[in-house]
Amino acid sequence: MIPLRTSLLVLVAAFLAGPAAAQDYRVGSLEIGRPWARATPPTAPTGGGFLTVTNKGTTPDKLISAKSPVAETVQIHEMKMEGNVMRMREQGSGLEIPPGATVTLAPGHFHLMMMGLKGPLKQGEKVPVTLVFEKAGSIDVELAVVAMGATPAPEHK
Ligand SMILES: [Cu+2]
Repeated sequence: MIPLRTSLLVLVAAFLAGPAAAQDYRVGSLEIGRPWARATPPTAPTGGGFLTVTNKGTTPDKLISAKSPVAETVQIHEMKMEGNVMRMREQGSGLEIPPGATVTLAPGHFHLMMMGLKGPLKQGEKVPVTLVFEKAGSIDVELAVVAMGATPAPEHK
């Protein structure tokens, strides 16, 4: 019965730690911070997802894919100026997270693109997304949906 008791203790510990760390996640040596998304108009086919990934380890890792029950597919996109046109490009080989670095997915830069939304993203909702990293494996996070056009307040350290 020892293994069962141990796992119950772990569950209790995770529950107690829950509210304070509601927006931060850890998988392997990666920390996922402040996942969020913007509310979308009723018929919008796509929505953006944003977060930070900090690599506390000593080897590079890569965000290789993502998925969510709210969308048919989730792609990893980069926005770039080509001439004077802003274009989005899928990161085919994934998004590298160098050791010691924080990679920010934010409007106008890297982002998760939820394609084929099954319904609008509504302010105040939490959107579940599974992130898959090459080495650290996969982790489920929740994007906090903020108002259309809004950006969450910067984090105070
Ligand atoms: Cu995009």
